[in-house]
Amino acid sequence: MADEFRDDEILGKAYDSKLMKRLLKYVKPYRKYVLLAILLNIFVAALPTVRPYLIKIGIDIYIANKDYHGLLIICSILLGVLILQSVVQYYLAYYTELMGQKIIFDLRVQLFTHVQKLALKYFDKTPIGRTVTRVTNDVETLNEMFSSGIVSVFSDVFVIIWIFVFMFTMSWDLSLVTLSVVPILFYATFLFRKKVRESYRGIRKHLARLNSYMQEHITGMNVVQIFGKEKDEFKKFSEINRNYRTANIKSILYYAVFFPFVEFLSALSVALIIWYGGGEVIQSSLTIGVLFAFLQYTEMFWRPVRDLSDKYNILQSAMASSERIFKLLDDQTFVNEPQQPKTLQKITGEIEFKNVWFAYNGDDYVLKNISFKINPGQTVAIVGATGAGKTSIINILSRFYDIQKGSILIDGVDIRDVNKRELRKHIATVLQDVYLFSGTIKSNISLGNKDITEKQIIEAAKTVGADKFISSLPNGYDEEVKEKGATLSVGQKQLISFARALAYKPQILILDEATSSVDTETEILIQRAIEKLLVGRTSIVIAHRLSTVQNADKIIVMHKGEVRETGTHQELLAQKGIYYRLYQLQYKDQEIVKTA
Ligand code: TTP
Ligand code: MG
Repeated sequence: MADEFRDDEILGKAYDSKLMKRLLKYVKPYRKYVLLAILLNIFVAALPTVRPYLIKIGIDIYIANKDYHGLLIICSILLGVLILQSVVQYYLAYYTELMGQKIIFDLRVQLFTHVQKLALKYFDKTPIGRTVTRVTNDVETLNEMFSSGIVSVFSDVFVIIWIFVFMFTMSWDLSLVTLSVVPILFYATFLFRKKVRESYRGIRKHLARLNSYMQEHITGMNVVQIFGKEKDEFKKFSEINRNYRTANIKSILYYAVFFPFVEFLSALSVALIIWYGGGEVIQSSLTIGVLFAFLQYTEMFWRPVRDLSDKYNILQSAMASSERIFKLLDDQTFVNEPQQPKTLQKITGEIEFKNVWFAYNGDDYVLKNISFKINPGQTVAIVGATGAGKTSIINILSRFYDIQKGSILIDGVDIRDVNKRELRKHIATVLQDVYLFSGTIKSNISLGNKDITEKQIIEAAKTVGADKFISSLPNGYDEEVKEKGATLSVGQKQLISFARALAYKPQILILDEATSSVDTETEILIQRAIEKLLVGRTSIVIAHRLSTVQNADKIIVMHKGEVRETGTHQELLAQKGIYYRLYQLQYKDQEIVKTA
């Protein structure tokens, strides 16, 4: 479990020119904003540093000469500078945020589009949480860099430069005395940054553990409660929680030492100014105004220095995030599209598997040398024990995965020569587990397809017999589907998925019958619905119901990835092979139940 998060913990360089180059591509469309932000930054950095200088003039020239009128003018200028600073800061904050948001919006769009195109193989090997983190957290980290990081680094640097300019123009020797503590500060900051970085790594690791534990635990809450595992689980949780706390406390320690130390240094430099500058004032080689200005500049000086080390952290996590984002964007686990696609405009629905071999991983074949042919309009039932490879057959027919050997033909065209979209247009699949999206019943039947009218939705629901229960809901077809359909029964969800397939009007229908048992009444409804679904289209049904199997034109019996028997119900019974035994074990009971 911890391994899953390992690549999320890596914090590398704070600056990587290759990554930066690629990141700047996203900034390019908004370079006007960047330019504006930098210019505003230079400006806004200068404004506060002007203030102590103005005050110095006020003290030395006007107060010393008892010029009240002049003092008023200086005060008005000070006020003006303050107001100007607020206004510029407003624009700066607004435009840098705007830029950041625009950039990460583009990035999220690109990421999501990419993720949608990835083949199922990618999702088989990648924990959901990781992909979600890429599109949300990692992108957010980049936003921090774009909006507050990069641009305000300029502002920090310029503030420091401006302070230096003013200080050195007023007094060289006092400047040097004041800045004598700076090397100590830089060293302390460097040390602090290193320690904090290490402890942050620990925090992230433990937080990832806490998150994944919580996620798993809440998802499986019913199992925990059923088996009375609360105490054991609480123990595990306590341990993870404790580790997380310890990691946090460790980093707090560094902060607790560093900030007082910085305070101490800044107080020290104030003391130095008072001691050295004060002595010069007494000897009349320095004015009170300059002394005062220096005191203010030292105060101003520490903030950007401290900020810069924060910026370093932002930059560093942004680099790590961008590395992970680009890794996802570079993931090429696609189902390949043909160079010169053939069209499959109208099809009759003939399906042929020719010596198909397929493995999810390496050469661990789950389907071995499968061959069969289904004529247009026929219904074929696939039966076999669990793990025999039934679901895999439908996975490769819709090209969720590509086969390794052999070929699959629809109307004589190899499905690898057709675009995925075009192929899937003709095939509707009803899966074992019904997945409902948040939205209404209506939108779950049409899946937001504008070509499917409300009338068609209701018609489809009526045909499969879902109309009755949908109409009895408080809001009928507009009833909200909550939490993947938690408020609907298994049978009801099945019926909705049938309506979904029917509204789609496919030429080929694939049905992976759910094994879950439903009450007799729903069972009859579902049976009728399936009969309706199969009419007039080529169908492959992974059957668990005897009725479906019996009515099929052909039954394919799978065993450990191979086709072992084919024929009709009667033919296969007469063979007394695998199907016969399966019938004895599985299907016969259904008959007894029904006739009882
Ligand atoms: P399935 O094709 O899922 O077997 P099945 O549909 O016949 O079983 P059930 O009746 O229980 O639905 O699995 C065949 C093998 O392929 C099995 O060893 C698991 C493996 N497999 C994967 O590795 N990845 C997958 O995504 C699937 C669906 C199966
Ligand atoms: Mg299956």
